[in-house]
Amino acid sequence: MSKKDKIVYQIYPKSYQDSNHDGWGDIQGVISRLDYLKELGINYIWFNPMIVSPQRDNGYDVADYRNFDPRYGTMEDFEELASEAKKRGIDIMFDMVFNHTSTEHEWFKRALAGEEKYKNYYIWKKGKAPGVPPNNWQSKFAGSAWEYVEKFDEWYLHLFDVTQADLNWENPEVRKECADIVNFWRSKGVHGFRFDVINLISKSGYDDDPNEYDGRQFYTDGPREHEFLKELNRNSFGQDEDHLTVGEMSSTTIANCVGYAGEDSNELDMVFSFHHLKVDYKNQMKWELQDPDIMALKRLLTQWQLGMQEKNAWNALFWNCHDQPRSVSRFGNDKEYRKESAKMLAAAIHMLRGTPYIYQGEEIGMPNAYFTDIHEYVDVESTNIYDVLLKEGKSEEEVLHILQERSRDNARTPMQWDDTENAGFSDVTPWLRTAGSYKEVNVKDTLKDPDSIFRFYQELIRMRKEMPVVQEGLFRPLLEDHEKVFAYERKYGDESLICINNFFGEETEAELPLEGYEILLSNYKDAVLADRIVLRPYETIIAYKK
Ligand code: TEU
Repeated sequence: MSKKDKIVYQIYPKSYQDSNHDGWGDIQGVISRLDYLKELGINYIWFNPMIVSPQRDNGYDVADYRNFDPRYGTMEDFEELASEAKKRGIDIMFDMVFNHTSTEHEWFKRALAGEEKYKNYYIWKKGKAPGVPPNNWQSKFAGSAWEYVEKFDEWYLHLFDVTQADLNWENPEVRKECADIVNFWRSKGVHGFRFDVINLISKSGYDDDPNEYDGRQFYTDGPREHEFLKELNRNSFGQDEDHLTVGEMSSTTIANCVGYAGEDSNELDMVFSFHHLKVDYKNQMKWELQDPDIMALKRLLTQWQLGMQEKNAWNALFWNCHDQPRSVSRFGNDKEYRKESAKMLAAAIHMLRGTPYIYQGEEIGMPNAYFTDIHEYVDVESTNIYDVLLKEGKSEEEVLHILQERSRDNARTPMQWDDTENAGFSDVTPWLRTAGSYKEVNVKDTLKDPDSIFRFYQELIRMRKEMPVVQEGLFRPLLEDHEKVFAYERKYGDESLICINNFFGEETEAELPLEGYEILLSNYKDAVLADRIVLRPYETIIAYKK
């Protein structure tokens, strides 16, 4: 399987590069930046949805699966992109949003008009009593997960925004439509697919959640999930030898993921799981802040590495995406140690067993946006939760602080290309404000610096492409009880690679048998190996022995 030497770069197209002066990123803008991506060395670009959408959730509310939103460009632009990317050795991965459609999608409109066929594309239930939804499930974007439609005296399910109606995967016609959409994009030459919240498609029972939680136990990793994925695989991308697929798995388990991404399970090539990105959620609550619990982070990464490896299944490796705050602000230090901590985080994740994903701007160490006014936010989740948290009695200051740490817009601010106004992203006001850091943190300056975060990523990418131990090596945790250091070995035949990472801004000591090892890469120039090493703030060392 070819996935083991691949590196995927994620582009949030709305924020990457505007070429036609409307403050929105677009396909031609991406084309103009392909040489930059080639220089970085990545093999795939995953694009967040660029298809027709009312943009209530930035393209995750799909109104038409087969046409580009004209603000991004045309099918001709896409063909040019695909061929220009290919010339640079880069393939394309598209985002398939199949758990729900926009309520603007023709299927939903025809459902509302009363066409039985399309009504069955969605999930409708009677309320428990007049004005009372069918059950207590909560939308992931706040409030009930049900919306009442008077005409039918029924409620439709929306696990996300009220304009994102859940599709009824129990209906074989829906499953066929989804396979046809994948096949449409295959016919356009796309063989990489990322499936949005794909482990939520099989729902079971519509009871109240007795834990007074949000209902996720009834719709996560549901009973027909593996069957649906195998069917989709068989009827679409599985027919391509060179496919690369990844499923976004919400609140999942290792036990399920060894099936979703098992070598022979004929479902997907790999999975995103998010447990390691909840270690700074107080009591598992996204909107309650705490410092990251590094011991929990180590434990979770280790469990997933070992659990997947044991069953020959494959992880996607990542700290960042368009839904997560910036890792350098979250697990590093975006002030005194921005460069050191960004590099350490990169090494810590890239040397693991799996396929690394780099989110736009991560390779130059972009920090969080640090907006100070609610009007600067666009994300539907952020603006919804702002109201909820205020209602719950938090002060405005407190809520804005929470959003500075947690809002998805932290990841979505325009890509920082240079230090001119709007960071070289656009020459007009962008759809989302540029983060204030662009004067210090931008691609132009980064490329002039021989010691930059970008160069460090280039090295990590090169190592994955060239070294079997990085591609194939077995993972083994080291220093499991160390409170500051996350260290592990990758072993392949008689080759051994050790990755040692200090997750804190203070010196710490670590004892490891490093005789015979040489340093391949570090974020400090004068790093030395000894059986007892003193690691400086956020120091990372990749050591190798054959
Ligand atoms: O995200 C799924 C998801 O559940 C999240 O990461 C979500 O942002 C978070 O749980 C809210 O607290 C996917 C997409 O990546 C996201 O951008 C979409 O908004 C969402 O699905 C709906 O399609």
